[in-house]
Amino acid sequence: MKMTFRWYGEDDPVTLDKIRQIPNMSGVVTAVYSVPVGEVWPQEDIDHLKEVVNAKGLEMEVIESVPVHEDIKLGRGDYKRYIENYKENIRRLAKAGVKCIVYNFMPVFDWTRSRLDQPLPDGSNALVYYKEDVDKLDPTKLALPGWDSSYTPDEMKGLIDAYKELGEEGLWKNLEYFIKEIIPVAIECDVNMAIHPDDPPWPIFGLPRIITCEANLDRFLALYDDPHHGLNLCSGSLGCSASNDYAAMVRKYGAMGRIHFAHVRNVKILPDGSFEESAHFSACGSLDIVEILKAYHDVGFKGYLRPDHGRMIWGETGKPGYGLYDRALGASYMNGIWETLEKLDK
Ligand SMILES: [Mn+2]
Repeated sequence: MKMTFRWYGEDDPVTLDKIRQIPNMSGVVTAVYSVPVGEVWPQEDIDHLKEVVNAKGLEMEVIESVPVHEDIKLGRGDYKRYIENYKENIRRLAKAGVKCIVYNFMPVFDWTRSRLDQPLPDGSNALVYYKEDVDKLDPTKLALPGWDSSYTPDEMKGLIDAYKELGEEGLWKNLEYFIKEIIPVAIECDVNMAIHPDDPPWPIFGLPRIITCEANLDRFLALYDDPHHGLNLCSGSLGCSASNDYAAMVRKYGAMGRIHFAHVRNVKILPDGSFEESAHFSACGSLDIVEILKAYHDVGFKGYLRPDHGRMIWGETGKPGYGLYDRALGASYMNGIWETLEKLDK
């Protein structure tokens, strides 16, 4: 396992100087953020990012994410050009030594929450998903950090309607087309493609969502029989559905060599199926983090792992879920578990 940390580039208040001081940090997970979704990333921007990261003694082997343009997911408009651009981004990133590229296939909205700073009893705050609040949201007027905010409400309504018409099977068809186009390039460049599951793993606002559960992960992996076609399993995304046995998924897909990148965080599932993001420590949420790491350890996981979202603690402000302190606590906690597993194994 290689411990990593997400870094949002040179504007991120969580600097590389801070990240490098977290014990056992091998590298950062980052992206070129200045290019519109779907376009080719300038090689000089990629190379510059790598130089800046390497100068601090950190690696840049994982890119999260190269986003997939909505036209590709909808199989309409300029999708063929966007797929060619995507292939070119794989080639350029491989040239810079990148080994793993993350993407997702969620229609319109990336992750969804009802509140980004819900106060918790201990005085911290965290992202939460309260079902009754989400049900009241108007998706044409929503904007959360990290989402593409370039759509007007009318364009958003048009997009949502197009996906409703496409439906789940239509989305599967477009995903299959995309995978069959890009994976040969990933093989040629020896880059592992890692899909991030849908967050949360159920349909929202009537939009189809397909990377949600074991049966669908099986179907996804069967689209292309090659280890470069793999997963970025995320405990907090799959794990907020009580029907997903996350540790069992780690054992299954880990043994197949198809997990390239692991996001590990804890969530507290509430009685109505809502959830709150919690500290990594097992007892703080509904997931058993020791069992999850043991599953990764048992399958001999050699991929990248990072603490995922953290709470905001100690008065820190910043990008929701991506402060320094709680993620650093999460990394250290997981380092401790991993070291213990390694030593007990000898
Ligand atoms: Mn994640």
